[in-house]
Amino acid sequence: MEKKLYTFPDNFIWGGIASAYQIEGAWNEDGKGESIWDHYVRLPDRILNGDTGNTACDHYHQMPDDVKLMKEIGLKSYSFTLSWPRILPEGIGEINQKGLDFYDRLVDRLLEAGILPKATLYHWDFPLPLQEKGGWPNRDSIDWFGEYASAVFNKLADRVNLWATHNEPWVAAFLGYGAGIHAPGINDATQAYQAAHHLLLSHAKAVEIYRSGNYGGEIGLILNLNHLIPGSDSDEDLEATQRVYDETHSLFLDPIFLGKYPEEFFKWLGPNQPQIEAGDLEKLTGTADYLGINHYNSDKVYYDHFGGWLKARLEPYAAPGWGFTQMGWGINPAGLKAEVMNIVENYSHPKMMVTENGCAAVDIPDENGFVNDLDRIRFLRAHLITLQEAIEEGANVRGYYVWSVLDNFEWERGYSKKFGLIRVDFQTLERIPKQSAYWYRDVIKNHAVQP
Ligand code: IFM
Repeated sequence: MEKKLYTFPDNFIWGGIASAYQIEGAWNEDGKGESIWDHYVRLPDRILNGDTGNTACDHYHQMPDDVKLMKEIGLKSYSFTLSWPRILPEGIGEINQKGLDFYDRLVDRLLEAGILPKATLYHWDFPLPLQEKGGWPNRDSIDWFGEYASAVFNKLADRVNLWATHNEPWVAAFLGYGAGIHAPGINDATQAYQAAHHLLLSHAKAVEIYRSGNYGGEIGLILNLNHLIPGSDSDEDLEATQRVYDETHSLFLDPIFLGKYPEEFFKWLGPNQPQIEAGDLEKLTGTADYLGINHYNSDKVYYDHFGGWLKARLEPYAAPGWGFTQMGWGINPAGLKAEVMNIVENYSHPKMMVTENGCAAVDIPDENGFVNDLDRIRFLRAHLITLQEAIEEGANVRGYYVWSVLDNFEWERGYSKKFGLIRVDFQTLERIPKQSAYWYRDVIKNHAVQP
């Protein structure tokens, strides 16, 4: 019997993604200012093995060759983020022309290579001077971000047509200000919720600026949407699951797509709920041309009296026949389809893109440095199959980006986790495409996945 092919729509965008701090290096070159991550990695014991992003993949210098590699592995689109303090060393005020020129060259190289550039304004490397003024919990951050967004649009929006404001604002707010395991390392629920609200308002501000420039492209917001499964059907577990859902999903999706705040959840938060001003909701509603979904894993959620302010405990869930990635995350390919269909059914059927999906694996290079990463291929294939099913069932998903193009700096875990389609030897900085890169090249060429 012939094997079924999982075919994607003709105009489907096939991409790869990375972020500024995780790959660029050159942390203090050509006039770049310091970010909270440049500072945070120097604090004792914050990052595994004392790793830093000072050099990372040295993409800042190796960018032309990296673009060549992207072309070789057949990427149709590359999603990059810009470093705010590379462009505005103080966060606001004077523009660092050399910093902006780097992204200008990147965009030109991509276009020459026939690769569609997709740009994200913020992926967590907040300017340190503005952190000293309070960071995202300070409401002025909305205008600071607007100033930065304007500088970027003025330079690049003539050639970049696909934009996102923030990548994973939940992480920026709740790992940065709540759990304190990301920069700036603050452990305060009130600040975390306030940061989340200002991240959303700054998103809306950047969208307003972009739309008023009539550039003609699309601009959206990227959320990390893990799939949540109640640990049991007890009321306690169901309510705990709802609280985790509200913090990770409703807090961001409801104001933008449904024109409301999760009021019941805010009541439950009591004094930790964000301060919201009159007119804020109106500013947020309808501000995404598309929703970017970053999806990696599923968790079971249980009530736990000692489970932080949400009183919940998350346990990684792996579907039958699947295990856990190198991150310890549970693999459940159906979780991607479930998240996409949840958006279709409950958030007025927006345009979507899977803006990150990928697998950290224990890559073992052979004597030539080549990695035959069959586990990563199996992960990507299975997720693409469930995504294709969602599209067949009516989901308006326009593209898919593999995290990540290159192995890179995985935040508090340093270089210990490998997500790349392309292996980077962090001693020599040599790049060698893995088997998954060649597999993905065939998927892109055929516009289809084989089971
Ligand atoms: O490396 C991160 C990225 O910065 C944001 N999304 C998840 C990835 C893997 O953890």
